[in-house]
Amino acid sequence: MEVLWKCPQECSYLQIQDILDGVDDLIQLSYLNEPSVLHNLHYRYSHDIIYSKAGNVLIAINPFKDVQLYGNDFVTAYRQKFLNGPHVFAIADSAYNEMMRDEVNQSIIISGESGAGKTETAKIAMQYLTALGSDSDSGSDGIECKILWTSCILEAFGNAKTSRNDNSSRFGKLIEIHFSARGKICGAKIQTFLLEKSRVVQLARGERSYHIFYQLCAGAPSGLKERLNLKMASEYNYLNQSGCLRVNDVDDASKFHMLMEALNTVQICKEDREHAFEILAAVLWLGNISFQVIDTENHVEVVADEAVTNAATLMGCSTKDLMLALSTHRIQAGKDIVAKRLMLQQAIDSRDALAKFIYASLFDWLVEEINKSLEIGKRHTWRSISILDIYGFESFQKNSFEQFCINYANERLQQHFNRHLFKLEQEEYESDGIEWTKVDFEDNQECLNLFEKKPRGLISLLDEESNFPKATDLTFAEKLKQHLNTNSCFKGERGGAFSICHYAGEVLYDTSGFLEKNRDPLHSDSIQLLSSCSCHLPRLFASNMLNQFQKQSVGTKFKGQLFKLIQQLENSTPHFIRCIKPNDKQLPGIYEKDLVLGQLRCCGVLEVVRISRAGYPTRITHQEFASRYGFLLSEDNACQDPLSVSVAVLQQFDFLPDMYQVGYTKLYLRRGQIGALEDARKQVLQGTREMQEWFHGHRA
Ligand code: AOV
Ligand code: MG
Repeated sequence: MEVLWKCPQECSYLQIQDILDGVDDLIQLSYLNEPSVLHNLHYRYSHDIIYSKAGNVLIAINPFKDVQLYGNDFVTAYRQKFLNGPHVFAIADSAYNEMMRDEVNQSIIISGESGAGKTETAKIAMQYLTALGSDSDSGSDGIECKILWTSCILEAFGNAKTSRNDNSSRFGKLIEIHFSARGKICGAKIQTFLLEKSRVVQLARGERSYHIFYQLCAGAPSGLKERLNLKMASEYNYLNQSGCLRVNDVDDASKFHMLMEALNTVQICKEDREHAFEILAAVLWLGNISFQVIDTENHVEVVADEAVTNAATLMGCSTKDLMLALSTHRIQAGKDIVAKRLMLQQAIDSRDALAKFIYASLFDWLVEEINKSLEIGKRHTWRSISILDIYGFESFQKNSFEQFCINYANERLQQHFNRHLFKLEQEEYESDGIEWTKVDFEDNQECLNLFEKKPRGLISLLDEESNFPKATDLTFAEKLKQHLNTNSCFKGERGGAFSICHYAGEVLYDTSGFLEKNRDPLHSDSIQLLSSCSCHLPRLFASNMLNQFQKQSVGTKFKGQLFKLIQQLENSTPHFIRCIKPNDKQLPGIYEKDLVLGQLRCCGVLEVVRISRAGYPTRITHQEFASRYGFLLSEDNACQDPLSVSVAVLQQFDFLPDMYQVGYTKLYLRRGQIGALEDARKQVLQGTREMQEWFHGHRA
C-alpha cells in the first residue's frame, strides 16, 4: 500500500522491487512489455492504488468503490508535497504550478471509454483546483463552491443510465476555471457539446432518459407536483418504454433534493427553477399525446385528453393550437396558405421533434444561466485551466448517429493526444539534430479524413444526402459504399450498414435515422407555436432558433465545434489523463486483463512509455543553460559561447554520455539529470549568501 507514496529518491529500490510491489511510473519497469505492464497495474489495483503514470500521462483505473483518496488531508499533502505519487491531485497541481510559472493557460484532458471514470476524475480535478485557488481573504462570494455544484446540475440534466454506465454523460463538457494573477479563482465558464437529444423520446431497453425526469417525478414536493399535474415516472411514455425506471443504489427523490441545493448555491432563482420544471413536465406530457387515424389515407388528429391539455397549459398555449401544430402543417399553395393534415408517423415525428427541441433548448439555457452566475467579468481574469470531459468511445450492438458523433469526437481527441505525445516530441528531436530512433505510433489521420474530407467524407456525404428530398437512409449507405471504399478505415456492409475502424476498435453503424437526425428538422408551425406561448422559456427558445444565422446540419455544426475546441486546447499546455475501465460489470475488485489490455493498446499507452523512457524530458537552450549554471565552472568562461560553456558544465559534473544530447539549439537531458546541477547551484548560492551575511555582520 505505502508504495504509492515513496519519494523519487527511492526509485532504484523500486526497480528491484517492481515485480513484487509495482512501480509508480511504467517507465521504471525493468522489462517493458505488455504482461509486465498489465501485472504492474493489476498488482496496484488490487491494493487500491488506482493511479499510475506512463511518462507524463496519468493512468486511472476505475475502482468502482470509495477509495478514500480525496479528503482534504490529501489535498493539503499534495499541495505541501508530502505526497507525490501519481494522483489526479498531482496532475492538477502541476497544471496550476505551470500556469503560475509559465503564464500559459493549461488544459487537463480526460479520455477513456464509456464508464471508465472521466466524469468522476474531472470532478476530482475541480475539487483540487477550487481548494487551491480559493480566495478566503477577499470575501469572495463562494465562487469555488458554485463551481463544484455545477456538476450536480449538469449531471441531472445531461447524464443518463446506459447499458455501459449508470451515470453516463450524454454531452461533452469543457469547464474553464479562471484565475487572477495572484493565482486565485475569479470565475469559470462552461461549454457543452452536442447533447444526445434522441434519448428524450426514445430509449434502448434497460436504459433511462435523463436523470432529471425521474428525480422530478420522485422528489417534487406536493405543491409543485400539483401545479405541474405530475404523475409517477411509470405513467409517462417517454420514460416507461424501456422497462427501466430505477438505477441500482440511487434514490431519485434524494437526488432531487440535492439538485435543489445545487440550484440554490449556483443562484438559479426560484422563478427560473419553476419555469424549468414546467418545461420538463410539458415534455413528459407531450410524450403521452396520442393520435387517432381519421381516414383511409392514414391522416390523423390529436386525441383530446389530459396529455394534450396538460402540455398546452404548461407551455402556455391553447390546447387547440397545440393540437393543430401537431397534426397539420401549413404550407404555401400558390398565393394561399393551406393546412395539410399529417399522417400518423409524420405526426409522431413532429411531436417528438418538438419535445427534443424543447429539452435541448432547456439544457442550453441552463448552461447559460450557470455561466452568468459564474461570471468572470467581475474580477480581473488572468489565465485559466480547462478540464475536458466528453462522452467516451461507444460500441453497442446497435450503433446509430449518436455513436457516430461521439466516436468522431473521440477520434479528434485521440489525434490531439498523438500530436502532443508522439509527433511534436519526435519532430523536435529530429529538427534539433539529435540522435533518435523513431518510435512508431498508430496515426489516426486516415480515420479523421474519412469523416472530414471534402467533398467526399462521411460528414459531407451525409449533408449532401440530407439536402436531397428523395434520399433515404439506404441511398445514403449506397453512396458511402460508392465513394469511400478506398479509405482503409471504411467498410460497406450489407443492407444499410457500414463499419469504421476506429483507433479504439471497429464499430458497425446502422444508417437508419441518420438523415433525419442530421437534418434535425423542426417545422415552422412548431416554432410559431412556441413563439405564441405565454410562458417565457418557450418564447425564448423559439426566438433563439429564429435568430440563428443559418441552420447547419447537426454533423457539420458538431465538426465546427470540435475544431474550435481543439484550437483552444492547442493554445494551452496539455495534461493527459487516461481512464481505464477494469470490467464491464461496473463492479469493484474485478480486473479483466484482456479488457484492460485492449484499452492500453488502443490509446497507445505502451508507446508513450517507450517514448518517455527513451526521451529527454528536460530541454534547455544553450543560452539559458549557460547563464543558469555557467558560474559553477571552476575556470573562467566569460568570453566563451553558450554551447562551449554548457558542454564544459556537463563535463565538469561528469554527466554520462547517454544521459544527455546536444542539439543545435538546446541541450536534452534524461529524466532526473538536472537535479544534481540544481543542488550544486543552490549550495553555491547559499554559500555566497552566508558569506555576504558574515561580511555584513563583521562590518557592522
Ligand atoms: P465516464 O464519464 O468515463 O463514462 P464515470 O466517471 O461516470 O465514467 O464513472 C462511472 C462510475 O464509475 C461512476 O459513477 C462511479 O461509480 C465509478 N467511479 C469512477 N471513478 C471513480 C473513483 N475515482 N472513485 C470511485 N468510483 C469511481 V461516459 O460519461 O459513459 O463516457 O459517456
Ligand atoms: Mg462521463
